[in-house]
Amino acid sequence: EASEVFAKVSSQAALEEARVRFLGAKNGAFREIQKQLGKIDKADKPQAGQRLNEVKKALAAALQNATEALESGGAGDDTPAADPTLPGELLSLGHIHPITQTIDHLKEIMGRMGFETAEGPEVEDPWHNFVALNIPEDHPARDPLDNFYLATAGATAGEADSQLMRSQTSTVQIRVMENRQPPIRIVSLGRVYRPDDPDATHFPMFHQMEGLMIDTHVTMANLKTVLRVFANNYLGEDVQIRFRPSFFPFTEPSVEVDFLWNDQWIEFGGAGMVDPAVLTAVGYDPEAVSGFAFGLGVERLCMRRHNITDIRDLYSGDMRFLSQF
Ligand code: FA5
Repeated sequence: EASEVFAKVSSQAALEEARVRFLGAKNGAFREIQKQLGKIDKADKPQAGQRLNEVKKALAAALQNATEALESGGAGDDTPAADPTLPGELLSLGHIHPITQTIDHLKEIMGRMGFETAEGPEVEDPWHNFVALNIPEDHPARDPLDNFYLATAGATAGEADSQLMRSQTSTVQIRVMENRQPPIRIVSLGRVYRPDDPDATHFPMFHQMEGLMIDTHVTMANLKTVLRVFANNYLGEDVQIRFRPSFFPFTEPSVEVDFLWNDQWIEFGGAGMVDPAVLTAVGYDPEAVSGFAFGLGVERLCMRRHNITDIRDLYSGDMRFLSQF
C-alpha cells in the first residue's frame, strides 16, 4: 500500500503526509509492525527481522523515487508532466550593443550634414597608419611597444613590410584621398587598437569616428562649426565644448576637443586642418585644395550621453548592464 501511495502523490505536502503515515518514527505503520517483533516466537525472529529489513529498504527506495519525480517536475501517475494551460516562457532575444547603436546614431547625424561613410581595414601597413600621415620613422607613436604589430613571418615590427592593428581611423583619410578627388566629405567609424592600460576612460580596443572634408576653401571655422553642430545634436543643446591648441603630425594647426561633464573637461577628440604634407603624399595640390579632419572617441561620446562612468562596463559582457540600452 505504501509503495502505491508514494508513486501516486502529486505534491510535496502529500508526499510528506504519506511519509509520516507509513514511515513516521513514532506512530508510522511500519513502526507499528516493528513493535510486534517482540511477540514473535524466538525461532522465527531472525527470519521476521530480515523480512522487515527488506520491506524497509523497498519503502525507502519508493520514497526516494517519489521525491525525485516531484523535483524533476513529473508527478504521480495521473498528473500530466507539463501543464499546457500555463503561459509560455518569453524568448529572450538579443539586442544591439550600445556602441553599435551609438555608431548608427553618429552616422545618421553626420549624414544629415552631408558626410557619407567610408570603410577601411583594421589590419594596416605603416604607410597608411604612419608614413602618409606625416609621422616620421623615429616618432614615438610608431614604437612597437605602443602598437599591436602582427607577428608576420620575415617582417620586422615598424618596418615598411610589417603589419599592425590600426591605432587610429586616420588611416581611412589616406585610403579615401588615394582613391578619390575633392570635394570629399566622409566619416569613418570603426575599431582601433592600442596597448593602453584599461581604466575608467581607456580601453585597449575602442572606436573612433574619423571625419574628413576637402574642398577648395575649407577653413578652421568650418571645422569648429561642424564639431559644434555635431556635439549639440548628439549631446544636447546645453553641452559645453572647448577647443584647445594641440599638435598632430598630420594637421596644422591642430586642436583637441573637450566636453564638460560633472565639472570636468574630458577630451573626446583631436582635429585640425589637414597638413599640406599629407595632401602632397596622396597626390593633391595643397595650393588648390584645403580641408579639415577630426578623430573622436566613440566610447567617450556614448558614455557622456548615457552617463556611463566606466568604459570597462561597455565590454564586460554583463547582461544586467547591457540590457539597459
Ligand atoms: C588621434 O587618434 C588622432 N588620429 C585624432 C585626429 C584625427 C587628429 C584627425 C587630427 C585629425 P588621439 O590619440 O588623441 O588622437 O585619440 C582621439 C580620441 O580617441 C581621444 O580624444 C579619446 O576620446 C579617444 N581615445 C584615445 N585613446 C583611447 C583609449 N585607450 N580608450 C578609449 N578612448 C580613447
